Amino acid sequence: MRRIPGTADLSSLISEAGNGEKFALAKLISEIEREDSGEFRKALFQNLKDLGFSGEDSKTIGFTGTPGAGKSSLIGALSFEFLKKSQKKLSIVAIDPSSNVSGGSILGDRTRVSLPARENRIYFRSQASQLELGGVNPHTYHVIRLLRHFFDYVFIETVGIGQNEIEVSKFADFSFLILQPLGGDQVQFMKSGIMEVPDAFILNKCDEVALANSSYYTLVTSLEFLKDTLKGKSLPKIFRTSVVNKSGIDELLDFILDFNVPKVKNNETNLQIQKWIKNEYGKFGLKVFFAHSEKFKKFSEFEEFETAFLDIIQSLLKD
Ligand SMILES: Nc1nc2c(ncn2[C@@H]2O[C@H](COP(=O)(O)OP(=O)(O)OP(=O)(O)O)[C@@H](O)[C@H]2O)c(=O)[nH]1
Ligand SMILES: [Mg+2]
Repeated sequence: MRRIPGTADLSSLISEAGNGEKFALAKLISEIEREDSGEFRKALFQNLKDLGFSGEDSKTIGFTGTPGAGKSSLIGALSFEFLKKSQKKLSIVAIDPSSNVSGGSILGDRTRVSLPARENRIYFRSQASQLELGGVNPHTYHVIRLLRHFFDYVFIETVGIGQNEIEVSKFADFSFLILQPLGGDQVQFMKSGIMEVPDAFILNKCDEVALANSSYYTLVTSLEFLKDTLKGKSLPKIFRTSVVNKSGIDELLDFILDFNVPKVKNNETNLQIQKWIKNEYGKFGLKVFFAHSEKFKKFSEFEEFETAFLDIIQSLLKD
């Protein structure tokens, strides 16, 4: 039988993870990713609170884009600059499509940047997706929530455009859509993503100058058409980068480091609890949830919602 870490173990794992020790972090994440991790998760987040770790000031940044757009290379280049420029801590979660679990190969071939393995300010984790195209898996939310307690920034890489992009933007405080020159990405985006515009675009591979320029203007024009659907919001920014030439990376990183999370985005716990209820109890569950919504108002942590909801279900079953 497997042993769930006891309270003492848990506290020491948490403080080791707090120092960026990779084994402890990996252990905590593996426990969360187990099928029956409910009890462990409850104890873990309670312990984190008791030990004074709070995820509140951490920022989660999503990087989504079609396969091969250069997401990993770009995140690699950004991380490298991050370590030089900032004293803060960064973790990266790459969500791999199930068909292609690459064992965490974050860096593209030609653009490989080596991150110092002993550096405790950076942590990389790859997570299998349950969807064809890198959508998030049921544990992603909790894994990110955990990492937020230890790291100032959490970067998430997902493959996709349209629906998948929307999934990750629910966790992210800010989400980028990465496009490559004339990849047909823009057209796809126009088809599938009209309703949900990312917070900003990154046009990568701008070392392919002619193609990149024409793509840039296509994108600008496409966005002009979207103006009406943005309901008064300003048009999303477009960053132009090249990992090969190292151009635009600094500017992008400065933007990320200066970015302040708008408070309105902090509704994600509620969204996640609804998603969990729908998965476990279907429409009936959601009906129960909304019928008792007053009771849930005072909660902010996922586990508080979860416990209260299960109590209600228990009492319904007794009647
Ligand atoms: N010319 C050029 N090639 C790049 C650039 N950035 C990445 N690449 C190349 O594009 C290819 C894909 O890069 P990745 O970083 O693996 O792209 P990705 O979006 O993470 O790919 P998946 O995770 O497989 O979807 C690799 O061969 C990279 O070397 C760039 O700025 N310019
Ligand atoms: Mg990648």
